[in-house]
Amino acid sequence: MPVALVTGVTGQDGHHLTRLLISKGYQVVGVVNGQSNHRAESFSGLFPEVNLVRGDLTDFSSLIQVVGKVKPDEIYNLGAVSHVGLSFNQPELTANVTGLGTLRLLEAVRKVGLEDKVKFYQASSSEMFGKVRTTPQNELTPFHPRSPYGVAKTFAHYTCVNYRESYNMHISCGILFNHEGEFRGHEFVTRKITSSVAKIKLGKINNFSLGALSPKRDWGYAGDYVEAMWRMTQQSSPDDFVIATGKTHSVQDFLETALEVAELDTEIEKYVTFDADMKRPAEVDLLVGDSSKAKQRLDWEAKINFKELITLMVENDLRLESLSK
Ligand code: NAP
Ligand code: G4F
Repeated sequence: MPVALVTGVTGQDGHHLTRLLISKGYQVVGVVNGQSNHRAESFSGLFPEVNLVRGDLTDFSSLIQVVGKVKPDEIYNLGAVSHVGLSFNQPELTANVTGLGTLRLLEAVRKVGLEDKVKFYQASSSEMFGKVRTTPQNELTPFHPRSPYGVAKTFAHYTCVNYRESYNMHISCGILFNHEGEFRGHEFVTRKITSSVAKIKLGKINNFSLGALSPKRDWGYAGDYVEAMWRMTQQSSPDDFVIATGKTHSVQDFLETALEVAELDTEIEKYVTFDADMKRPAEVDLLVGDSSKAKQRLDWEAKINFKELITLMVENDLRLESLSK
């Protein structure tokens, strides 16, 4: 039975990837951080067969212990401070976890002598493209990150490329564009919208606030995207791949579609106020990915489209909100 070690297992992608790996016959070991982690408890409720081990991407000794004990066949490095807005307030923490954390994990693999055996997946991000130079963005588009998070991910990405070239390690980076779903954190704009729309529909709130409505993102479904992660680690030689739908929509489009799905008036002024605190010091205005390399080499493409994604999320939040007070 192959063994997969997953950092960030309690996050959105950790949930989807765990489900996928279990269905493929893996033994999944998840790394959880913190002294008392409530997300770890709810994760264990959903996936009792997963072994959770304590570790932190900022703590090299913990990573050596975990990797040395588990001796995984594959590592999926999903752990990160992943919120772009937060990264402006906590840039040093973001650099430490999201950037240096990747370096530490790779060094831990080398330290315990598994560099020739382990297949490593790195969660790179379309945020690295930032102030985009070309549209759509592909694997050859230059990086120009616009946030401490984007800078940290770019450091981690190039560290992976360097370790692949220097030590011949099997490391693949998935440059994933925004992906969402029922496990998405409420701090991200899509989930904030779908949960607020569900509350409005059920009469729990009258309105909510958002920041900029004009930025455009290439939004896909997380369940589709973890399949691409797994396919990358199965390749005979490692490489980097853009994973995206190829379609872009504004935050306003997302909001209007969510209101429409919930059969509410799509006049957004009725429900949404502007929150200046959500404005970022530097914004990423437009992202849209070209994943033709993934289509050709991994036979991967997104299955769930924009409207289907929003329908799935709104229906999920209507169900959850109707169960809670
Ligand atoms: P997420 O839901 O925010 O999950 C992040 C995970 O990282 C959580 O399990 C968190 O655990 C863990 N973590 C935070 N600090 C840590 C530390 N010091 N040591 C170990 N683990 C730590 O993120 P996601 O949406 O699943 O994304 C997964 C990965 O893909 C992230 O690296 C993200 O940056 C990247 N990515 C995401 C997208 C997207 O659209 N979702 C796109 C491109 C790239 P606790 O919460 O328990 O602390
Ligand atoms: O949902 P967001 O916070 O996602 P963002 O910044 O695109 O980052 C996500 O995708 C990246 C891939 O490109 C990942 F690497 C990263 O880890 C994360 O998963 O914001 C999307 C857009 C931004 O332009 C933001 O300014 O929505 C705008 N926005 C408007 N109002 C808001 C809000 N964002 C948030 N979080 N909350 C708001 O109220």
